[in-house]
Parts: sequence; C-alpha cells; structure tokens
Amino acid sequence: MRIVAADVVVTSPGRNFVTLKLTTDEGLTGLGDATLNGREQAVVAYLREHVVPLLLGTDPHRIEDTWQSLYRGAYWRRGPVTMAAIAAVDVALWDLKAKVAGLPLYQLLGGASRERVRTYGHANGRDVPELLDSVRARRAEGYQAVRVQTGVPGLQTVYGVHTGEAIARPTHRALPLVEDWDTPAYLRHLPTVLEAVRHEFGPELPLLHDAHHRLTPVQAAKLGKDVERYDLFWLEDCTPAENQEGFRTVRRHTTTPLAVGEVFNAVVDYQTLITEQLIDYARSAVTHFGGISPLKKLFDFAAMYQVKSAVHGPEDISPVGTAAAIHLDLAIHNFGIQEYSGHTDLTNEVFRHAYTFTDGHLHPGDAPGIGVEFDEELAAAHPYEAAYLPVNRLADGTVHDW
Ligand code: GCO
Ligand code: MG
Repeated sequence: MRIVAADVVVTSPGRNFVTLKLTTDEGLTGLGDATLNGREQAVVAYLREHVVPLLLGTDPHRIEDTWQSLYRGAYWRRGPVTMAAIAAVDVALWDLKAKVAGLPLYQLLGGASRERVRTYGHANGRDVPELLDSVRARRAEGYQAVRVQTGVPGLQTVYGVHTGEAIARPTHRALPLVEDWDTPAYLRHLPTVLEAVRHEFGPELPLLHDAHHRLTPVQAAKLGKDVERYDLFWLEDCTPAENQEGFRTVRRHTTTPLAVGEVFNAVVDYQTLITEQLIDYARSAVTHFGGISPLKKLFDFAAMYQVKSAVHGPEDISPVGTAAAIHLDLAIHNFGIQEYSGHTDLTNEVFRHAYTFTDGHLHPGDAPGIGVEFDEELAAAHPYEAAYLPVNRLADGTVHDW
C-alpha cells in the first residue's frame, strides 16, 4: 500500500481547524489534526511545502519510521509548528492502519483498559454567582468533574478562558485582544472563589483550576498552600514549565496536586518534572506533541513515576484530535482524566464522529480507525478566518504571560 495523496484543509466552522487527509492507492483515507490556535497557517505551510512531498509514494504502515524520519530528518527539532505537523501525519497513519485492520484504534494500542473515559468540563464566570451557575450548567450536562475560573475584582477580563457559555472562544479578529492582569489581586481572590464553590457543591465534586502560566514559582507555592483545604483535583500550569526546576519550589511547599504540559511538544520537556516526581498529571495534546506515538511513550515513562495522563482537550483541538485522545485514554493503564469542552453543532457536522459523551464520560465508539468522517464540502463552505489568542498586560503596560 502507498500514499498517493495528502491534502491539507483549513476550515472555520466557528473557529479554525487544520486537517490532514492521507489517501492510499487502495482508496483508504486517514485523518490527522494539525490545529495550532492562532498560528494555523504556519502549520499548513510546513505540511504542504515540507512534509507532503516526503510522504507521497511511501508505505503508510511504517508509522514509527515515518515519524522518526520527519523528526530527525528535518534536523530542526521540536517546536509547536513542527510537532503539530508531525502529529497530523502520525494520527492519520494510525487511522489508516486501524481501518486496514478493521478495528477501532484503541484495539491496536492494547485494547480497552476501562469501560469509559472520565472527563472534566469548564465552568467560567465573570464573578462568583455567574461561576456557580456555570458549575450547575456543567453538572446538568452530566460532567462529574469541573474546572473553575472566574474574573478577578478590578480586572476587565476572565483570564485564559472565554466568558459566558459560548463554546467557540471569540478569537475571530484581525488583531489580538488585549487583556489585563494583576497577580496579587488574583492570589487574594482565588481562595474565596473555591470557598464559595465548596460551600455550594460540597466536598465531593472534583474541582480543577488553571493558573495559565501566570505565577512565579514562589507565588505558585503560596497559592498551592493557601488552597490545600479546598482539595483541588489539580492546580494547572501554576508557573511556566519551560523552567522545569521551578517546580521544585512549588512541590516543596504544597500537597495540592499539580498538572502541566499543554504547551510542551516532546517527552524531554518533562524529563525533570517526571523523574523528580514534581507533577501528578501530564497534560499534552495529541495534536501538539507529535501524535499518538510519542504521547504513548510519554505516558509509559510517566507510569513508572505514578504520574497520570490528562490529555489537553480544549475546543481548539478538532474532533479528529479529540477522537485520537479518547482512543489512547481508553487503552493506557495510567489514565487520569480527559479535558473535554465539546464542539459546536456545525463543527460536529463537518467532523462526524463515532465518539460519544454520556454522564460526563467519553467512549471512542467502535468504528474502524479513529472514527471520524470529514465532510469536505461543508468544510469548504467555512473558509479560514484570521484569528488570534489575546495578549496580556499588567497595569503599567508590561506584557505578561497569557
Ligand atoms: C486549557 C487551556 C486552553 C488554552 C488554549 C490555547 O487548559 O484547556 O489552557 O484553554 O488556553 O488551548 O489555545
Ligand atoms: Mg490550561
């Protein structure tokens, strides 16, 4: 079997998604997600100009060899653009292989280790009453674990998240929105938010919180300590993790569980964090980490240190990337939780998927491959629109981590 076509399609059914479709001489197709929020066209060019010519005529069964040749052969390793492009190829090849086998992908990854995949949803509010309503709404949808984020008094925007209940973050604009930030105000406010949520919903509901890379290690350590009594499931991205050693300070001071990894692209990004057991959950996305092959290696490595999986699953990962994650979640032993925000109805029409969401849990379905059909005609009716993530500034105008 040979690859005879490799098409890269950008569609915007509410937000931009980049999809790679591989076609074989036997007429089989495999899909991969290459969406990099706010930098979509860079991945499109990387794929079209530098990857597609290398794939044509190759044997799609050679997943590991193709992955290694794209990774090592480029010489310029890692980085989100490169790894999103490689991820799309890796997932499309796994999709093809599973279709040839006539099996859902999770069967090729070792088979099911559980019946279903636990998820968490996002509850957001400009203030505490709005957040409590949002938690109620997520629970009514079936979610059994919830990430809670609110605005901070004195700040205009709710950091790192969309406000209200819209699934599609309003990023469709020619220039990035400018948001504001004040770390001391946030550190004072968050414990009061968690107090209100625990008071309203009791001790059992698993609660998560995302600090979105905004704190220094010592600020993160203080926050982790201050919120211990609210028993978070995890505190996410408490400090920029490129400085892996920074987590030693956080870990030394708090027993609040820590989760990291949505901006990582390679197993080595986790080396210190995992071998020194500085984190509890590894949070990379299939789409930004080079695909299923390296993510499976990461989780096998993490398992030796009792670190669990928590695949990144925001609304800017397409249903193709979401489906790939759910197959992996079902198969690995050290599964922790899966982030799941869902997609708009229109997105779900463009990408018809076999995975289902019931009672806060996902199942990948039993269609051969990853179980996603791409409606290219509908995709073409919703072309690319320039869109950027916001930038963040302190009161004096200094740019801060977003
Ligand atoms: C999460 C993330 C996202 C990111 C987004 C950037 O935990 O889901 O923090 O909301 O901000 O994926 O594109
Ligand atoms: Mg996050």
